[in-house]
Amino acid sequence: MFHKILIANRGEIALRIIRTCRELGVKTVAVYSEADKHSLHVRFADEAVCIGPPAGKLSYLNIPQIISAAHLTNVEAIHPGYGFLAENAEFADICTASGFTFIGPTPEMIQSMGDKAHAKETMKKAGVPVVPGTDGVVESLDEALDVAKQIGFPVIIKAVAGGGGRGMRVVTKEEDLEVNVQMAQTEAVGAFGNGAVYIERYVSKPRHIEIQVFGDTFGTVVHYNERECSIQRRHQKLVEESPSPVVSDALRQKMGDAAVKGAASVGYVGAGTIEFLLDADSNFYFMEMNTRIQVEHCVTEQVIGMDLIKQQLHVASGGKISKKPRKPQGHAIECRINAEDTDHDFRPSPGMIKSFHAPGGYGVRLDSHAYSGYAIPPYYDSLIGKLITFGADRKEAIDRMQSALEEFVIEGIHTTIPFHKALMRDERFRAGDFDTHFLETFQWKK
Ligand code: MV4
Repeated sequence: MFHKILIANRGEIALRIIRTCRELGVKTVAVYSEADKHSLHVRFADEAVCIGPPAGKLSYLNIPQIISAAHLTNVEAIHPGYGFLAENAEFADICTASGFTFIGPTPEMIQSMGDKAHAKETMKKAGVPVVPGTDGVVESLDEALDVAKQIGFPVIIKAVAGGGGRGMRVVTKEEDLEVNVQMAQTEAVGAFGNGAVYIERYVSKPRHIEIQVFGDTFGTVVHYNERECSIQRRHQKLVEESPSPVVSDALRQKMGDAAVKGAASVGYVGAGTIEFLLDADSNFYFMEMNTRIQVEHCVTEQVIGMDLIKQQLHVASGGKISKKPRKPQGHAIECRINAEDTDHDFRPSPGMIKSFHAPGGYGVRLDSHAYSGYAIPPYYDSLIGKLITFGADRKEAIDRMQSALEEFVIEGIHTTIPFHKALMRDERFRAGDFDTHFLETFQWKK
């Protein structure tokens, strides 16, 4: 195991990593921007280095500053968390070249899964189900038209460099295809500096189901079941749970086997997530692979009884993972608590937290860096915590969530707590009757 690592992140995930390191006796180095001087990750790490001004580009995305801090403090490894540099292949490469272990997959793996058309081809070759469409990138408008007519409308155009819902267009009829391909290409050049797009059949009311995978450096790849992430708004997840209310034991085995096959075919090392679309007939299709630990990893931890950050550190320091399957025990659900004003289109609501009371009790977990008197800076994303409850079954987890949300007090800023309270009461949500479009029509204010 490492003696000392640097955490190239902030907020709840930096704190999450520090907690596991403490338990393992691994010393930690926090890096922070001038806006985060009073953050808990700075207070709870063994050492802290200021790496620049508030703007992300000048601090948490500033590779030379982070590498300098790593040299200065003499760490062995760097944990990127999620977001910021977590899926930046160049950063992973520079870490390694500078003599630090990057706690994550290789730069090549990050690069290869970052190209969404290439990732899809790789998975298809490995025998993972994919949505029918173009073989790789659209080379000409004639090809686009041929393929679209063959698979049938509606189709979806996706940017190769996109992901997470960015750079997508749905086309419902043949006449609209040409102009939309051109617009998608132009947009992709502007947004990603790469105009390549691919086309696939549009799956109309999918659920977003993802499989947690883990690989070690000895060639073992395992999965830790699925997470249901269909409760999203504009591609931002708000609620996640494990297991999914619609995944049977047989389907779990099929999706898990497919995910392991895909990850093993590329020799995947570390924590990864394979995202699938699940249609109404229980067909599933590969969407994307995330090469990082995800925000919602906690629901998996609760139902398999395992610390996934610990597992990341174990694998990165050359440890082996057990091949024994981890069947889900009970049910866990996570509500993302964001500093957002749900009455005004979920706009960010930074500022001073005047009072903060955390819920607790049996089956309740709160991962948060917030506290009474903490000022949420306006420069970063609005996640201030994750409330996770677990119970013997889905109903118990939801009832417990409702109770914990009632107990949760955050004053001084707007949060997503009122939204979650309404959702936990909703009959369709409770019945598990939803897809990725659910929040487009969810009415919760009288
Ligand atoms: C799709 C799709 C329907 N058909 N692909 C959105 C995020 C990105 N990872 C892929 N996404 C989608 N791809 C086909 N062929 C619908 C979506 C989609 C979606 C997926 C997951 C969660 C929420 C979503 C919201 C809108 C669209």
